Amino acid sequence: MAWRNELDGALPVVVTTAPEAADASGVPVQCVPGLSGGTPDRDAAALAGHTVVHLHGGLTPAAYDGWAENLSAPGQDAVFHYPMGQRAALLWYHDHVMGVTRFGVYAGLAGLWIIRDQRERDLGLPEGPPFEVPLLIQDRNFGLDEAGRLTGQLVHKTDPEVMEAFAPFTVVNGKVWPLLEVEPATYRFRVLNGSNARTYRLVLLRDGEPEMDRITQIGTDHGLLRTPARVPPDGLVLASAERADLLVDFSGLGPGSELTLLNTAAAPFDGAPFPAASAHNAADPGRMLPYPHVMGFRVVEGPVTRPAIPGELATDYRLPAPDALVGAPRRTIALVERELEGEPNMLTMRELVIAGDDHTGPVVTVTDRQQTTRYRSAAAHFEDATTFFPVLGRYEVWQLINLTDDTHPIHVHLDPFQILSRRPIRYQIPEHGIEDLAITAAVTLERDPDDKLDHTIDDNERGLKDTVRVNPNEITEIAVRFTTYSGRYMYHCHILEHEDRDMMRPFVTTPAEFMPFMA
Ligand SMILES: [Cu+2]
Repeated sequence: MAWRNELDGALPVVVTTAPEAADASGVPVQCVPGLSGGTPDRDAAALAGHTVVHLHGGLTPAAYDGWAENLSAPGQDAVFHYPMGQRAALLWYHDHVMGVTRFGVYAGLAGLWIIRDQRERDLGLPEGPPFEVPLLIQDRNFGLDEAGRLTGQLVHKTDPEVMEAFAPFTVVNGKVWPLLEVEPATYRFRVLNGSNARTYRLVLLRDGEPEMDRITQIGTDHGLLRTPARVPPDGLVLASAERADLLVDFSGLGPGSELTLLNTAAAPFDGAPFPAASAHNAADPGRMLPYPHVMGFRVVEGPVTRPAIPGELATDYRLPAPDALVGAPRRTIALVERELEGEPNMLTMRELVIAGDDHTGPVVTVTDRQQTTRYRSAAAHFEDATTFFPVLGRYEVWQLINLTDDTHPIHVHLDPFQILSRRPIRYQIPEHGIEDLAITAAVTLERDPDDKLDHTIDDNERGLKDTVRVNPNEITEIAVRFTTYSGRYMYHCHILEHEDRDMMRPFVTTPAEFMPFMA
């Protein structure tokens, strides 16, 4: 693939920080159009179109994975080899430039990439138009002219208190609130949440009532599930970068029938439930969901088709057996919110290692029943020394401890992983417990009495994933095994405003026989 950087001119996004977090009527400024009194950010306006492409979900040699610092300037080309030695799946490619990915992707540097294989083809699923339709869902904000009319100018607006930007308008394949005409047939929708920060919980409605039974999920980030799954009763949750392969049955609907796809997830998303039956009442401008509408469907005349859905979709993977994980290296990562003077809090990560008996500094204690493990922070920033050297072919268990109030979608480059568990925790962090590197926290593996989440793994998450939601008050464990390529890769939060501000770290996959020679 020859990537030719033909960007020219200024960044086609006005970037601004509004002076206040809410407007005169108390509505968060992030979610109203226009600049809300902010001035265009000059540093962003001066960006000159450097880019680097990451194929998200790709089993890609490190040299072509889109390391965030390996930039191409306008006029510089890059030839990347994508061997595609992987199963059929919906991938996406997007800009991944250090520090400014949020602007590049917001400006439009993102696209879909579908891998096919014979085994999937043998299932006879819809392939290509008209019955297979990709749906790239994103939120966008726009400028206003002097008369208060939308101009179409893209606006990335934050406020003085937080670094995420949640925009009010949902676009699907680049269009605000589109309407798709469908025949009374089964459609296959390849859905990606390509938003910077917003999580969607999608509910299909007809006449104000949810019709979730029309939806069957057959695939996730890295392709087909083992068996078809119902989406959760509250709706299909997709955080940034998560994908879903859906079969939606419009048969039995007469011409003129209309359905709507709504989002019931307020922002920032924290995993809190919202019943699908109340979806028609989901609008909540105060919680940055002014317009739940995502898109509409209108049924037109056509032959009724309703193919049977195979009961078994894939047999090429299974959850690793417990004995395959005995002795597997365990890596522990804390997700933390660090308070800063005079600027928004910083969401970041801490790689934790077992603290030796001689360690006297700050520790994170994790107490599971009678056993307490003491950890110290070994790395925090992207440029800190690498601490993760996974051995090719060997399973590892990564545990992600969320010590923040919001859900973070954590993406690991290279091979897919499987979710092993989500376990409720309660924790305490003392005042100033989160320092530049060190962290003090006491984590206990038991439910916090105020915790409203069920911390389950949904059926549609039991596939091969590359992005996992780590909810508040939770430790999420994943089993990952890197198989094919050695080299330097990244893992990070896929809230782009978090990734750009250091919620990203390297890891180096290493052949086993090299380990004795690693210093
Ligand atoms: Cu995050």
